[in-house]
Amino acid sequence: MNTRVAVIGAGPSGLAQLRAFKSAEDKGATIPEIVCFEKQSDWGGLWNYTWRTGLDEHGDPVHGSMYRYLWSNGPKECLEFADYTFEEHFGRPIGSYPPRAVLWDYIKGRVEKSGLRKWVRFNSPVRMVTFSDVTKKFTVTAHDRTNDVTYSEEFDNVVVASGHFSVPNVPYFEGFSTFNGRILHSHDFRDAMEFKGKDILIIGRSYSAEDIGSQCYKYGAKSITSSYRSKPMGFKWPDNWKEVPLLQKVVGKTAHFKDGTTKDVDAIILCTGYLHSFPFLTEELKLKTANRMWPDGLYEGVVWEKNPKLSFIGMQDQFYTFNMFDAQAWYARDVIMGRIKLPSKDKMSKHSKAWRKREEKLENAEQMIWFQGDYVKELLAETDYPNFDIEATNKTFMEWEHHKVENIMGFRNNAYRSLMTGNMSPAHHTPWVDAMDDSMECYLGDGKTGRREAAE
Ligand code: FAD
Ligand code: NA7
Repeated sequence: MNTRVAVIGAGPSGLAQLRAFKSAEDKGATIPEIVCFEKQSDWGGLWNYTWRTGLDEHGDPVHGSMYRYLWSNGPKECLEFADYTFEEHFGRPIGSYPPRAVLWDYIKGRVEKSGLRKWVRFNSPVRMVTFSDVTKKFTVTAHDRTNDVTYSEEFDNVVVASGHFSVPNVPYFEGFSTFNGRILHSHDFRDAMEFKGKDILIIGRSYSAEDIGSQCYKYGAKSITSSYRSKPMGFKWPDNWKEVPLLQKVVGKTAHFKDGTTKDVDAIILCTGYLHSFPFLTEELKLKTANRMWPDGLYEGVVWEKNPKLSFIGMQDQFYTFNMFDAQAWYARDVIMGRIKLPSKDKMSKHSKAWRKREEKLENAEQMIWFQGDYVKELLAETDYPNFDIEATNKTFMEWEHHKVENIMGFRNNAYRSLMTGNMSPAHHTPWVDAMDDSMECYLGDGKTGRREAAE
């Protein structure tokens, strides 16, 4: 029987895996049978926006953590697919920080063009994956939600691409149970308009804290207080945004901070990150890690060292995203197809430990970007994924960081050169802080067309 590969998840990582196999097939290779299981009714992962929070229509936890009015938090030039450029998809260069809908369209464009939908079983959450030491095969148990049937099939390889920004990390602070307002995690944040005219408290100092705070500012929150555990974000915030040390307790509506200051707030948004969660994997297959640049146990950041028939895509903390997932997926493909011969377990472990040692010394975002760039470069050297200029990508990330320091509410007004086509992207027609309409129609148009309700 033909080799069978199960891909779990049809987000950017899972779709990269499908595209990797298709690319080999297009070049004449005989590829395994691919079955991609996707819990949601459409593909695109987090980029497939849902208004739902809590449980989905079937009673499973909602996967989506994205919110309305989300725009790319980094330059699109740093995530561009090397085999499918923005220009190819949109027919011309577009701005550098597209809203979610535009990026979703781009992600979908590549796999639609490749005709890959037939490989995906939608509404099909994977419930369990086991491995038999006797048959050397995996048994994947999935729930066909459309027909409400649970079934199992055997596979030779499994690729886990189920994401890791979906299961919220929710700490407790004294007084939460009697707080006279709303407490939510960023996973459940959907529409900043809810907080118009409100005093909001944000816990955390990373991307969600920065961006959700900025959204709330943009859409008219009265004040933003962001509370950090380790160190402030340190950007030049607007006058109604204060950074304070960690929350100690809440009494009624009053938040008390470590420096003795207090603030009355209407809502608390926990931007406290996510947990890697794989309830469908047995203990010996389960990746256990914090959100970091080099999770333990993955050779080349991809192959499960304890059982190399299992791979994980996109499990690192991310500066590089889509094109890193591609580089990983091409690598996983070549391991599965026997094009890459893995070294002994001992050698794999030593190699991973050397990366981890280097990762532990990283002190700031700049070093992390160069680290991740070097990692992507190492992967690119192993496969036929189109090579791209990592150094230039890193430098674009540096410019982005610099633009954020210069003007945190204005960094998205900048434009960068495509590292794939060499063409300069145009500046967007409207400054981000004034661009209330995030529809694709408005973004790609002249700024005068599109949905207006957000601005009203
Ligand atoms: P996901 O996008 O999470 O996709 C995983 C897929 O697996 C989902 O479709 C899910 O339904 C499916 N799945 C999960 N469990 C199962 C199961 N048991 N069975 C079957 N299917 C399952 N990156 C950027 O590059 N730019 C940004 O601006 C940006 N903004 C972000 C904003 C937010 C709020 C968040 C949370 C992340 C953001 N990211 C951004 C990072 C994001 O992680 C990546 O862009 C990308 O979505 C990761 O792709 P993925 O396929 O690994 O995971
Ligand atoms: P991250 O980047 O994992 O950051 C989590 C943040 O949560 C980080 O600032 C942590 O503080 C903070 N945190 C975690 N636990 C606590 C407690 N108990 N108290 C206070 N603060 C806490 O997650 P994000 O959601 O910001 O970003 C995830 C992705 O979404 C990212 O890739 C973006 O593209 C969008 P610390 O820094 O350790 O002090």
